[in-house]
Amino acid sequence: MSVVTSSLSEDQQKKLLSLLGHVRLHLLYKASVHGFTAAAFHNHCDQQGPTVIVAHNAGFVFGAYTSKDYTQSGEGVKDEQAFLYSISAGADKPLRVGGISGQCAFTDANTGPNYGALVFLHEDRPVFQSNPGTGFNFQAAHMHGGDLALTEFEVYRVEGLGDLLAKPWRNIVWTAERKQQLMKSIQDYKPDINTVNEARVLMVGPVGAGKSSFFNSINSAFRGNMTSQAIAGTAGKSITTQFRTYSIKAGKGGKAVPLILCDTMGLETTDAGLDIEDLVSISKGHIKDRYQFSPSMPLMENAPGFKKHTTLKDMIHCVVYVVDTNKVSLLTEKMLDKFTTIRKKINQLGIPQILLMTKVDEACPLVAEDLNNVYRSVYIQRKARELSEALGIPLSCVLPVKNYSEELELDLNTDVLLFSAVEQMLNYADSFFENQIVEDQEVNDELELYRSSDHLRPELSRHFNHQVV
Ligand SMILES: Nc1nc2c(ncn2[C@@H]2O[C@H](COP(=O)(O)OP(=O)(O)OP(=O)(O)O)[C@@H](O)[C@H]2O)c(=O)[nH]1
Ligand SMILES: [Mg+2]
Repeated sequence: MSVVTSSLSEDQQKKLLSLLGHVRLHLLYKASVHGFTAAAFHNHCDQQGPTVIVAHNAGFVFGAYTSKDYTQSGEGVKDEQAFLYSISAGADKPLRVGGISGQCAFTDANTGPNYGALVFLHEDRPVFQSNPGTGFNFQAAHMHGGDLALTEFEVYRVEGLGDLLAKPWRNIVWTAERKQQLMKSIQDYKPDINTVNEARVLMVGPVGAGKSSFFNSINSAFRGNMTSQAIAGTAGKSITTQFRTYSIKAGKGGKAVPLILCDTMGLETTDAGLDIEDLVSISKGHIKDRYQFSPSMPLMENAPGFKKHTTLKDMIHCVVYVVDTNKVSLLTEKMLDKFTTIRKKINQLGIPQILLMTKVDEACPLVAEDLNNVYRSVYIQRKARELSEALGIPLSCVLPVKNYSEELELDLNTDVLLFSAVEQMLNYADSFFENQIVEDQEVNDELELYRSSDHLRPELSRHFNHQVV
């Protein structure tokens, strides 16, 4: 599994949201995955702004909301907005308990969350203590039924929705002329290197992030009608199991667009997903179209699908990481580690990288209503920042997009956003080519320089020093 999933049922989530208003919940910490310890809790939940604790015992879902940060200051924290709550199967309405006037909501220590009346993860164990009357008053039978063992313990960040920035953080011109202009500039693209005719862009990302859908969307936008050449969909495992290199035609039977989109199997945190060695082989151009991924065994040099001799035109010229906007805060440490390992390898190859944030329509209702809001949505901007920080990719390289998923008709705004992303990929591929040219020159110069002292000549790889992100 690539993401940690909530243990709240739909009904429980609805009841909890009814106490919190127009917000979105983002799971930060789940004790059964991260550990029932104070350290694990603080690791995931400190400095996160408003949060809600969701504790599960046999029969009850209950916990605490605070609008304040956990910081391990060791002090009592006053918070007039804090409350305890309980949702039980028997009750239609959730129970809400406000704090006793003048008392602290919680003690901000390095222990598990301590709300006085409810103290969680006591002694790093899956239990809680119940002391009604300290900070909050309730009847134990109504709050948690008296069973002090925790079957699960989660903390969610409570994120306000509904805000739009006065000015977009990036300017997009949403007109038919702009779309035509973008289409033309993509179709007219020519790499600066004579031996290369098209940019090869590789899509990498967790299962179900929207890699195949991105190709389908670009293909549809160029064709002028909906297409679904790459199989997309949802399943526990990666739908894509073959390496595919897709070319794109401008209109049915039209000229090929100088862009090859390479689709891979989804990344998983177990050994089941795309293998990192395979990813490196793909990036160097060794793996042929339709290679069937075998996660248990990367492709060996002597295998039939392995192309031994490759040139610049076979290599990947830009890597695009594809991440579902809805899952940004749910990316596990393991998945982030995987991204770090991949980024290191791709950096070594000197390939520029971009981050595509998909499903912006599902992530923000204001964007679902009108895609023009994509760069004005506070929520999308926050997700872009979070992703940029988590993966160590500059914000300027993060591109929110909406793929076609269930539509039957093309839409101008969707096309403009998709084409803008492609234009950016081609710009990045250009920086890759520019660096090759510089290297060629350097190598030639050095050949002159080292002609008589060949043993001093530096290795070529030392010059793979592109401006990568
Ligand atoms: N609403 C919405 N749905 C999307 C978007 N992009 C993809 N989807 C849906 O998300 C699901 C997964 O998309 P895929 O394109 O198959 O994802 P993938 O990254 O290729 O996944 P694997 O091949 O399984 O690794 C599909 O049901 C798509 O229709 C988007 O931008 N918005
Ligand atoms: Mg796929």
